[in-house]
Amino acid sequence: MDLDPKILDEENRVKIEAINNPKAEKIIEEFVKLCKPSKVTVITDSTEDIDYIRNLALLNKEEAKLEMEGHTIHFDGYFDQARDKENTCVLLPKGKTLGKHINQKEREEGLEDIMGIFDGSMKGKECLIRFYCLGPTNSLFSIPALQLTDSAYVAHSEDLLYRSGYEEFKRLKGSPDFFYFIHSAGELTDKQVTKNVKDRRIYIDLEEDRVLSVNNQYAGNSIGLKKLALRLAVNKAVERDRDFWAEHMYIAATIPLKRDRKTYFLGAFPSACGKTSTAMIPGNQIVGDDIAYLRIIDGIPKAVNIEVGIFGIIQDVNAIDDPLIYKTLNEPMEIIFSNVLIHEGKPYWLGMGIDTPNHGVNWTSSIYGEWHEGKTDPKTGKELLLSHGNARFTVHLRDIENTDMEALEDPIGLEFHAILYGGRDSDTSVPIVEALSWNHGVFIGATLESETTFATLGAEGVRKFNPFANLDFIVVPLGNYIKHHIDFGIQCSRVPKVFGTNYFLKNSAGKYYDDKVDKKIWLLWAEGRIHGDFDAYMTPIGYIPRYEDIKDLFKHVFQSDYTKIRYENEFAIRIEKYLAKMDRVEEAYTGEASMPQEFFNELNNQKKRLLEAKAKFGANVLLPSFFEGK
Ligand code: SPV
Ligand code: MN
Repeated sequence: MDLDPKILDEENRVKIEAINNPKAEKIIEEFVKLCKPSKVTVITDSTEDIDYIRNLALLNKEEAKLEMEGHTIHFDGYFDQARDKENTCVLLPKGKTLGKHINQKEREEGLEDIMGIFDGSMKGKECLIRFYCLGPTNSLFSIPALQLTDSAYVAHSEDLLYRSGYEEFKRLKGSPDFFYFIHSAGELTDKQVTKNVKDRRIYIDLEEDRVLSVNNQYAGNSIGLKKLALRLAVNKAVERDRDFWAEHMYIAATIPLKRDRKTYFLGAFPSACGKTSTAMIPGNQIVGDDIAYLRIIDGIPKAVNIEVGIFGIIQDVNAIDDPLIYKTLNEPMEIIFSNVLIHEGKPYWLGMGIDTPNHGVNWTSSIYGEWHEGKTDPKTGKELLLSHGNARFTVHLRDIENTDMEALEDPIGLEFHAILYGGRDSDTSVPIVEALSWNHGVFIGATLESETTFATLGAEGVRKFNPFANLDFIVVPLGNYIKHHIDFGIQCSRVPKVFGTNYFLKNSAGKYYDDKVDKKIWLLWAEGRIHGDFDAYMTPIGYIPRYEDIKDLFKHVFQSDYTKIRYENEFAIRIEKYLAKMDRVEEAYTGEASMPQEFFNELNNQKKRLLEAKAKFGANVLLPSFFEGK
């Protein structure tokens, strides 16, 4: 490789050459020359190398030690607290388009722009060369990934979240078939946060299976293997591999009371809609909380978690609502806290269920100095909160008590029986509904909406179309993506059941019907449906539970009374609201290319069923009791 030995020394050069991969060498050479770091360090799978990263993040002050052993704090810049949708673009050849929902840019122009920003972006910094594996090593599911970054925090996070893959790259035997990610946090301020956020870019280059990301640190923008790789994997699945699916889904086993079985569920929820807490329901076992790769093997639906850790939202994690995570966060183990409040070496966040200090250093401190209660943003007058709504923790799954380690490490994937699609909907969708068929399930996924939260930049509380909770990561025409899902059902000899969930239904006074822990009941009902334990009412929107079954579940699980009136309110089918949703969805899909006819059949049938029920019962709101005995 034609690189200055003062930048890439002999030891590091040998590590690269041992991989014996011409494409990897070419990439490293090209981007080291462009980004101009003062030093290149290659990291293998060895403990010594991984330790080096952990220490480097402390040395360069991207992280700082907290009081408890293994705990560190990292801050992202004040304007870099969530995924940046606006500056995330798919690069496309001239004249090509992916539809109206996907941010896109002409490839040549985009490359020129970002390569210009990359030029010298690592000056004075160390470029870390990382080899990872998305999914278990030596597995049909997995994809090797090369990451170049000048952020030790990014590399450290990736060590908690992904499997190291230096040996996996050797097994490639020189093949060019891997994803790659170039990241530079760019110039940093004296507080070690990205200075030039206005030049933040995240460009997805499908042609090269690579993502280029610059002037950011927030994990959702910077960590190549997370949402950047998900986008490349969606493209690979939909456009190249007939028997592969890449989804924004958790994986966990639901374990019913007093029964000797566990049933694996996958679930797609937009950010901050209860995905991690569903995966972490006490009594169940978690395999993953964010991204799953799916394949059908001998007709059986199988999945792997491509990650080995959790990058979870910390707000409202407390001993009552999320006991297992809360316990983990209070134990000595390797955890990176981000964008919380630090006071006397301890982390604090909103909704943690204990008294919190009235001052300290937090996510606002990089521009406004020490935080104290009541402090406001001088520019907007808005109160600066103790922790950001999207403040997070990063932890390895092996450190969580209820992880199903065997399933996590299984290279042939685990067999799953159900898929959940869950949005954040205050006034329409019932807490749980079972799809009438596979294609109806695909329709439920394709019509997912969610009220926005703090997890992406922009206004909160706006209802957004988010098919399959994957819209931010779909980089192919929506019609192709939906067709690929319909195809899943055709290829399976046993199709999974599909359920729609909504934990966020509110009463007329604006109060949630459900407590956070109640989602366990909906999951147990779904699990029972899979095994034929419960009957259900067939309604225009799908199968809904019977009162007696939910009442019994509440009694047995929480020793609490689930009232008939609550049931009738939660499972009332508000026809006008559902019809309005159908109209919004139709509008969202208008003009989308290559939409499969099956989707429109489901849409028209659902509308027809709603209108027929309205006429039949002479009511705008269908009570579950209307369907008794049906
Ligand atoms: C999400 O927002 O869906 C996350 C966190 O899982 S991020 O890495 O920002 O995508
Ligand atoms: Mn996610």
